[in-house]
Amino acid sequence: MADCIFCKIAAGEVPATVVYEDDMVIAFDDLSPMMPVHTLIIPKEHHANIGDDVPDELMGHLFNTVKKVAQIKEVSESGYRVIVNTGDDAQQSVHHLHVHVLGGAPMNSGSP
Ligand code: IU
Repeated sequence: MADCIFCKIAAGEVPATVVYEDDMVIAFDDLSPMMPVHTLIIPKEHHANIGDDVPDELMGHLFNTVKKVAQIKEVSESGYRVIVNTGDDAQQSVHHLHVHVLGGAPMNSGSP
């Protein structure tokens, strides 16, 4: 999609620190990390958010990539948090579906 920064990252037009990539998804380190490990996983196909009409195969693959990223970033044992901000109340700022994988240090309670 034109003017989507994450589409440009997926296409290799904008540089990113890529952690994992296959034909359907790409994972890269967040530009402004909130934790020692802060990686985003996105589908290469543009979908605005998790409420979009995302094919089951792609949605399943996206979330199965979380454990791969956790292994690569070496937080499988210590634990990690998975967040998908969706829409205005959640303050989604980039409107291309993305999964945050956060870890590398103890976190506060998961409640809002
Ligand atoms: P959010 O869930 O939409 O709020 O998160 C968007 C994230 O994308 C946020 O953590 C940004 O730091 C991150 N990000 C990025 O890694 N690279 C970019 O070019 C842009 C945003 I724009």
